Amino acid sequence: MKPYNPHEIEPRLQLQWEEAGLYSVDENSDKPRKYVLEMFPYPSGDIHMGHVSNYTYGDVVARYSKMRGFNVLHPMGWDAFGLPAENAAIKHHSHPALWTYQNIDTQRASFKRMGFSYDWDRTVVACDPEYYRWGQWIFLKFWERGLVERRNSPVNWCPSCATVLANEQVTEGRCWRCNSEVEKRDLTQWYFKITDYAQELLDDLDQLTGWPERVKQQQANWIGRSEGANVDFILCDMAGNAPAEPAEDDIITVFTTRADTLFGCSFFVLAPEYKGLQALVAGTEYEQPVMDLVEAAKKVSAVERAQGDHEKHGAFTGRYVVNPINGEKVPIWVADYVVADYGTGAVMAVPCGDQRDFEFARKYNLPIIPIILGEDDPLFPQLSGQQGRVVTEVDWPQAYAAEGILVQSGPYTGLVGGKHSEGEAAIVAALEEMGRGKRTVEFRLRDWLISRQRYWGNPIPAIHCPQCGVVPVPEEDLPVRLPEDIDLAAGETLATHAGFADCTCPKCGGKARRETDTMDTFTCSSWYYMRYTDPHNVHAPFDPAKTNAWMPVDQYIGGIEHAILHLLYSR
Ligand code: ANZ
Ligand code: ZN
Repeated sequence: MKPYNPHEIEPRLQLQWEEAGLYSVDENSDKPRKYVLEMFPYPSGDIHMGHVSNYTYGDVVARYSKMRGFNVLHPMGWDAFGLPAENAAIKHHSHPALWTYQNIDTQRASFKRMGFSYDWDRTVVACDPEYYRWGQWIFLKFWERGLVERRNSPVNWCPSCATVLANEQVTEGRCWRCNSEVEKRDLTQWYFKITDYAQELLDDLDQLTGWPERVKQQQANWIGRSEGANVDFILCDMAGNAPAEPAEDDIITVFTTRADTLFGCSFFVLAPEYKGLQALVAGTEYEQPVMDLVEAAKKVSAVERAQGDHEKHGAFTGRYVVNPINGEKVPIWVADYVVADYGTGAVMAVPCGDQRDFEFARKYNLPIIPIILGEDDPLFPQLSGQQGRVVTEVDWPQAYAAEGILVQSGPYTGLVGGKHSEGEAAIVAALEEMGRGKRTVEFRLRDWLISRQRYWGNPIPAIHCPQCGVVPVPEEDLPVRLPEDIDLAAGETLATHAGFADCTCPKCGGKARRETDTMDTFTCSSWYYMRYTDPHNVHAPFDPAKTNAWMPVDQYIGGIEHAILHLLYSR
């Protein structure tokens, strides 16, 4: 018997496959189509065993489908923009493009040696101007339709990567890429308004029949739909007196899913970034401790705050608000477990029903008033039917978050309390009646921050004109090319590059400055799977007829870490 000699057999057959065009797609075939896709790799060096396993799964599915009589699209490309290329270039006094294309060659050669059945004719490389011009074009279309926004807000800043990050790129307060602690900074940045689609993204999860349950679950949690109400509290003046006729400025609104617990509100909490916080404490003895807390809170990420399991820190503002349901005055605190960009950035604290408020109350000695009880609670016989307040402190080990019976809650006493409960409905109705409350829905999903202060990415096609403001680059001027002559090792950036930023305004023809931020690399990977269906199109990112003939992808293979990054952005 002849021994199997891979060094002889494999290159010979691979060459034959290539010459026969065995894996290039015949678009005119009338066989049923199947689109088998693996997440395209980042060209960080040669492939490793993780790639080998991932791409072998894909190859097995593709070959099996082909043998079963399908016309199979099985493409490969590179997610080629990103920070590692830039860092490598700085380290080796080289250029990111050089490093990237070398790695692509290495990886391509390895894929070929593996004998993967790719249609190499359809390769997409994200840093190729023929690809990234369409990313810019998509940006302009989004902009035309009001889906791009530029705004100033507190954002996640990675000091080590020297760039901002999207919320999805911060894990437990750390940068997804380099693991450094992320800080909050106030910066003007570009956003894609993904929140316009929050409800649709949630509803359509049902249509993703082939998707793993846990990916859908993670997306649903990340989108985080909450039904509740906005409730208006009335701000007291410096002396602690409530205004007789509150003006608009005297109202602080909270978002709550538990209006049924209003009678248990014993304090009020603002996020450290709450607009108007400074004004509340200006010139008082509380100003310094409050501002110290604001400073320290910059180190606690939104994700950590939302999870609420870090040690909580707070400071009293010296101010009070009035609870609209019972006229009670409660103190306003500022605390780092409240996030600025959820709801209104202000919280009615109910320590008996909310674990975070409970821990905070314990730490700072604030009252924990039982207003909702299980019928088996030792306090129940005493408090059941009790409208007024007789017990103002409990010895519980933790908050009571479950459904229960309202006690010490005025006319609502005896109603069932909890999320979506009759007690909640009754209190929201009463607040609406008084003009102090309104039903509302909140989402946890935030707009996608897509600008990055880095060179090796897709330039944002915008121009800043002193006369006309921020102006889109005209379509016919695309692509905005990255300048090749840049010395990253010497600290040069797009913003300091001599020629890049200088331009003329497309509107008035005056001297203007080009935008020097680039796009998050996740913008490149959000549509590459459609480009594969029409990779050489020079008139459009793709022809919808061709794309629709292949889409949706039948089998997609890649890591679970993309469940709420890439897989959400792509949708
Ligand atoms: C009073 C209350 C009582 C609450 C209770 C809960 C339990 P989800 O379900 O995630 O939407 N909250 C509102 N805005 C916040 C912010 N910016 N930062 C931190 N927490 C905030 O959570 C809604 C609840 O989270 C709201 O309902 C509010 O606390 C808190 F027994 O109001 B609740
Ligand atoms: Zn202009």
